[in-house]
Amino acid sequence: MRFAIALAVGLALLTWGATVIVQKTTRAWFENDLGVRAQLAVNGAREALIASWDQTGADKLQTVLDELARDEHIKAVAVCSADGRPLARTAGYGGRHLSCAEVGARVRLGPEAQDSPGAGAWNGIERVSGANVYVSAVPVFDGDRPLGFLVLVHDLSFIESRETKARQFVMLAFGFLAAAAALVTLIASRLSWKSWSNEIRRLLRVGGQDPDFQPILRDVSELVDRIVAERESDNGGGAWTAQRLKTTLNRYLRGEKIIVVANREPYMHQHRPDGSIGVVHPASGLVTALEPIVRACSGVWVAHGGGTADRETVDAHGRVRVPPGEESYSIRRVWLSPEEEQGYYYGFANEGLWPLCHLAHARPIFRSGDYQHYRAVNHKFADAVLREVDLDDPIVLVQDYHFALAPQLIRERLPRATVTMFWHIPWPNAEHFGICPWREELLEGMLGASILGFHTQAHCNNFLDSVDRYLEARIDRDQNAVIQHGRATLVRPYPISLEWPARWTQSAPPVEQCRAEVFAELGLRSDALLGVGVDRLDYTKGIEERLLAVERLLERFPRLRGRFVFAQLAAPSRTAIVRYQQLNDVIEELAARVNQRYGRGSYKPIVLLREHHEPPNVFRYYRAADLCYVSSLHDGMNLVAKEFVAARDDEQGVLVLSQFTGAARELTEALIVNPYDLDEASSALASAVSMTREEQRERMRAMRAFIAEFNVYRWAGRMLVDAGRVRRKDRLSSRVARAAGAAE
Ligand code: ADQ
Repeated sequence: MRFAIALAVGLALLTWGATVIVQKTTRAWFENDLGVRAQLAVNGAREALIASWDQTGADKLQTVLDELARDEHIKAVAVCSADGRPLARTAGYGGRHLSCAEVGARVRLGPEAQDSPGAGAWNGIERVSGANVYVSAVPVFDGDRPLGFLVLVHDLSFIESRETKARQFVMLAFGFLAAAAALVTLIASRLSWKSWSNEIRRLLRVGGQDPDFQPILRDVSELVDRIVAERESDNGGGAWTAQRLKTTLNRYLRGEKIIVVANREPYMHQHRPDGSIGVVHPASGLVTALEPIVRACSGVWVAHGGGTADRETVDAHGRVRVPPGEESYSIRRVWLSPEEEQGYYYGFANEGLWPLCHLAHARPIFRSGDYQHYRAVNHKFADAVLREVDLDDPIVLVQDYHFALAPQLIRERLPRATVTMFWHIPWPNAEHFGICPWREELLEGMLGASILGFHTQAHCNNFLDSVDRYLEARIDRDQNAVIQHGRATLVRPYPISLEWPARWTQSAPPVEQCRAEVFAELGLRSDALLGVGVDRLDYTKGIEERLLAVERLLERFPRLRGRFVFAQLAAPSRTAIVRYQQLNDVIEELAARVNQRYGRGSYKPIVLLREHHEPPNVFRYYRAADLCYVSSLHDGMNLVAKEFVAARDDEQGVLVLSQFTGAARELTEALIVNPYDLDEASSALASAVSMTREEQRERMRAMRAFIAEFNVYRWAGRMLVDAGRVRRKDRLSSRVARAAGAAE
């Protein structure tokens, strides 16, 4: 529009300029023409004029003048003597500036006036009786003798009417040309805009497939991603906190509620022996990490209702508001029959997938009956999600190996949903994964997610290799993405962490008090050296290897006998599975053997506390200890290691950490060991108990600084920012596709 106005104004100015030039030129031509005509008239009448000039009586001269005035364009004529006296004139001659004296002053009658025709003449415009007239005064000579001059008054009106016509014609012609040019330009620009915008639409539409356009799209999106990521991670954004996570979610996800799907619920209602109902925090790394996020963002947590009093504490829709006393979000409980729980949870998830994904020498067991239950329960949870959504594009965070099929089931029913899936355990290499009879279906199910997260890049690579080997899908290694059925799943590492500052550290008693209490409870002497282990009782956690390392320590370092005590807090876990029952027995036997070998009187080097402990008690042990030994044989991350560091605000205590945990890649100031190598592990334990306070402080300070920055709000923030970006891209592409559809 602006261009069209500028074009019109420009063309109007051009027309006006052209008209002025044409008018001036034609006027000059006309005037020149009149001067020439006057000269010709005088030349033609010269003989008659000379003959009648000196005649007494002006009749003859008058007749000559009348004859000259017969020309339709000559209004009046007069003859003046060389000294400026009027000799004769036709009717209508007059006017202040046309007296012989005034005109005579401008005419030259000297010899130079004879040099060329019209040399002494004067031509000009005068105003007579309100109208412009053109006056030509031409000298008349008789040989060399100047007689006087003839004054011809030309009518200018015909010139002016011709000028007007010429001007109108020029304006019309230029106006027409200008309009035509503007029209042509507009049509041309419209046509080129339409074809350009069509081309852009086409490129956006086929951009995903067009190899020519892809690099540009990728560069642009990478640039945007980098800018956003830099903005999110720079110091300007400050530390990641619950508040910052909330703000980020508002910005990227417009504050929409999130729906978490996880097997384990964050709060379980249990009947107490006295008949009352109590609330229990389950021992689960997933719950530890995710609960602060849902508290910060509100929303719904869809989980299996496994507590003995769970059914009594929900409303008619299976919902209960939590945390108790704060009530900032809802748990939506899904009920499972004993057969479903057996097949889906104990069977396929924990006897099949868990050992499949952990390199801990346990043989995976795959039963087709279990898998049928697994499939059915995934459907059940997807149905529950559908009942919780109030948008056709909700944000759903699917958690862990219990729900590999759920992302696709949700996507089938809510194609526009933003589904992220986080896999909390390792992903094995492709060959190893290939032993699963339903490998293709599991991979397809997971690829229903827009974003698939693992703790480490190595797990991402293993997953991409598995897809590469078992599915028909394109792997974009640059982008870490799988493209299938025209849709992309980003496969990214998001190392999980803890809320910071840790809630349970802030509410814990001072370190000295914790130490005094725990020492008293365990009956330890005041110079005892205390090591702790905190785990679910699971064979992947390397509890056997840990106790063997303690035995080796006492074997190699006799000075520690009677002084070193290792307290193992072990929450019973998956007790319906034979392998877990065996583990319980093995650990009991092992502890008994070591205690018998090195115990004396009331001194027992290993204390087994095989029960579930609520977080305040777990943190009390962390704060009381000299060291914490995490000896997992294979672990996605391991939050116990991070919890120990978070608990030590006194900057004391040593972390001994298995190299096979995800945490070992981050907490590099820990004493990193191979838990299978008992000499190495026992040496590390010995170093830990003899480490100076200064070295402990340096190591602990560095690890605390790391977790403070890379906390769980950052983990969730990065994943949800990526989800928000995918969501924006999806919304934009569907808008462009709709617009392109409408344009066709
Ligand atoms: P988990 O295998 O459950 O988690 P982990 O990360 O160590 O392992 O978390 C265990 C949690 O349970 C901790 O919060 C701990 O305090 C608690 N806990 C352990 N023993 C307990 C006891 N006796 N009583 C009470 N609480 C106890 C999975 C993966 C990990 C990954 C997490 C998070 O196996 O690799 O770090 O998910 O993604």
